[in-house]
Amino acid sequence: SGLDLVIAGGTVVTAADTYAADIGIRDGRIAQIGHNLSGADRIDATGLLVLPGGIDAHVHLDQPTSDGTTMADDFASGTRSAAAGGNTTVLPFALQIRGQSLRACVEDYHRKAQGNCHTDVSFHLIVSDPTPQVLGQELPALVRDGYTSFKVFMTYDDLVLNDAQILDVFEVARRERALVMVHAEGHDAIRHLTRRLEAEGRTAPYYHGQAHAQIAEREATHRAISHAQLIDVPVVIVHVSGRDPMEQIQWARARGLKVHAETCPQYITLTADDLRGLDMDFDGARYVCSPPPRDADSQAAIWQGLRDGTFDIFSSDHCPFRIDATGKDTPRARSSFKYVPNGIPGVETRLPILFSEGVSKGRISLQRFVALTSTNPARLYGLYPQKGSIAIGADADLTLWDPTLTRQIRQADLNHGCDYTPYEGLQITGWPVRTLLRGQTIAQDGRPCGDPQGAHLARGTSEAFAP
Ligand code: DUC
Ligand code: ZN
Ligand code: ZN
Ligand code: ZN
Repeated sequence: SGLDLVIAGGTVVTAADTYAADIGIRDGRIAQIGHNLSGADRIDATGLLVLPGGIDAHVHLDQPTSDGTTMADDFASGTRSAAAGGNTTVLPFALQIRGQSLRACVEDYHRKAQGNCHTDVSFHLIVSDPTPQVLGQELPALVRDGYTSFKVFMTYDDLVLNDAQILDVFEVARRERALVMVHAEGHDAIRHLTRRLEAEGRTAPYYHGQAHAQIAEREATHRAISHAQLIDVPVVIVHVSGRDPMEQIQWARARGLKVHAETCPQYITLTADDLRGLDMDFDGARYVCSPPPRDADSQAAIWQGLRDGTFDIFSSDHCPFRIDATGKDTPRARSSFKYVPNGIPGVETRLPILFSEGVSKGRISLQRFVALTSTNPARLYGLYPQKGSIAIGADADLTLWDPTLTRQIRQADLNHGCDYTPYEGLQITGWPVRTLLRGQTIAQDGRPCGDPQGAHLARGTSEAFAP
């Protein structure tokens, strides 16, 4: 048969089913699925689950920030961390700085990534400056080159688009069949609340969670949905934090609108109270992200949405800043929550958290786990069936998983460039023990291994455009 490698004796899990089989790999692809396979090499997967490699469709690596703080992960450390956490593909952002050509921006990120990636990568574009040149020439050309998704922001001074600009971007997306991801939080509402809190002297990190109110997220989610309906284009509402924005998404779906949704580990594990820190002190900055974590009621709603299909995908929104002077802890950030860099690390802990809190605790099935973390991201972002499945001809991107292994999340065990994890001490049952990218082992027992072999993937059209 001429197989290079056989993964023998494991339990294969896909979004559709679970069955015992060997997997035969040739030239980096899955060549056979069956029993008693033999090849030049063999990995014993007895007692392990064999999953399609994790696809983290929302990570930030090596992005510049407007205030000069630096992100804790570049493409080397971020993808090493991803591999150790059971991922074989990540989708980071290429962020356009206003005044910059989008093409130049993409080339910049390719230079940062080139030769450094331990997983495969593919860039989403962040459109912050939709000039006629960007809308008319650059975006259409980039979509045709395989950058088939872009993100727009409804808040942040240096990223926010107004409604007219959002409609313009949606129009291009419809024409070129690209998928738009929306950061849905209302800019003016957040600014209003921020000014009021600052005037009251409420400047601790905790108040970030109050300023980024769920009502502002709900309003922006509805506005994004309405604009998408007006243009008749599918959208993804990313990092949905709670019950109120979820209701808007369900309202849209019930009317047949093509609205997709993503949620993240922080919204099932953290709450607004974590931002209090020890005693309303700066320690709360460790949990500052946008949208912020909400409350127990929203966590329950998110779990329901993970089960019932309100959410298509579960991504980390890995956006790491160290809790020191290079990242979150600056004099400005101590003067007001509004200067605390927004984001937390999570690319390495996404899969263990959803497996442990979801599958091990009986809240979601194994099939749902695979769908949310690999198959659906591949379908939604134009990587399927090369990625996201265990099937003949697919890339041999596999994660061997020990569903019984129990240990706590510890910063000392992680491989990211960040100096803390917001999930410190969380008890986890079920960990990845080996990650293979195109048949090559890229991580084992929580440690990355080997030279960077990751490639940049040109992507096809999202299945969101399927009839
Ligand atoms: N949005 C993200 O997607 N990530 C981090 C910060 C933000 O606002
Ligand atoms: Zn965002
Ligand atoms: Zn969907
Ligand atoms: Zn993000």
